[in-house]
Amino acid sequence: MRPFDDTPLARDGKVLIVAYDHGLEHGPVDFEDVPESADPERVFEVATHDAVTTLAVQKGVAESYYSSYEDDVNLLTKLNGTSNLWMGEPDSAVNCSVEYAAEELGADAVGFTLYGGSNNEVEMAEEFRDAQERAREYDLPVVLWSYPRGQGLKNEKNPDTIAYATRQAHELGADVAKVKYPGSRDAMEQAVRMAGRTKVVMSGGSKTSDREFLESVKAVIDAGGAGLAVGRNVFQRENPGRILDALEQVIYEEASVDTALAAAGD
Ligand code: FBP
Repeated sequence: MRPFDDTPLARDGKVLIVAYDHGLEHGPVDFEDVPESADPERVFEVATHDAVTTLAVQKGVAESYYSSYEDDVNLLTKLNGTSNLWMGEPDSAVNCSVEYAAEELGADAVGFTLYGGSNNEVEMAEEFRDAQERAREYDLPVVLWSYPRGQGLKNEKNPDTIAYATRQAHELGADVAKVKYPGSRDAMEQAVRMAGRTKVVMSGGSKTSDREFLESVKAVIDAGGAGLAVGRNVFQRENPGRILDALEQVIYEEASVDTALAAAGD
């Protein structure tokens, strides 16, 4: 495996993934506030911003749109995913193979969701083993959406749970662990420590104010995190370019939130 910093997922050792698999995971409800966000082309345009290292989508979106953007956007293909219509114990269907992602879609990286703590964890971890080993053959970096979830878990964002999630991603061979924000810089530091050489990125979460969102990203960077994988806090904004300008400052320049907001025109 080439050094992570030499992969298209990284810019100066940092990561900013725009995630756009919400049409599958959450359904059309996520596009209601900004109806044009239902159009994948709009989000591919957003992902041409210099701050974005990769766009994460499901196979069908990649098949339909990526050929027009392969010069300007790095593609992360999600290999599994489930709709919000599923009412069972957390699980995620494998929708795409590594071979298909690499050879047919032109993916630069692959992503996989694991619900540690679910009754389906064992099966999901075995599916991840196949994907991770195939990804190594293609020299594709692997991002694990490491989301402890299931009937036994009371609080998915508990600091100990998030630290376990980054450790699990590390032990299973992920290059990047994508985890929910555990609520503070201290908790994120512990999560980063537990991840060993696996990079840790924060999952964006539901849309918040510019300042609140940027402060959580700043805490992640200050804690030694590599950056962010974000969906709604970008595409549910009327002007996604503005928040990406600010994120560029916080993630790559390690600027303060005030400086970032000023750079973005506030
Ligand atoms: P957001 O930044 O919008 O939270 O997106 C990150 C993400 O992991 C998406 O890739 C995915 O669709 C969604 O969150 C799933 O979140 P959850 O399973 O918590 O509803």
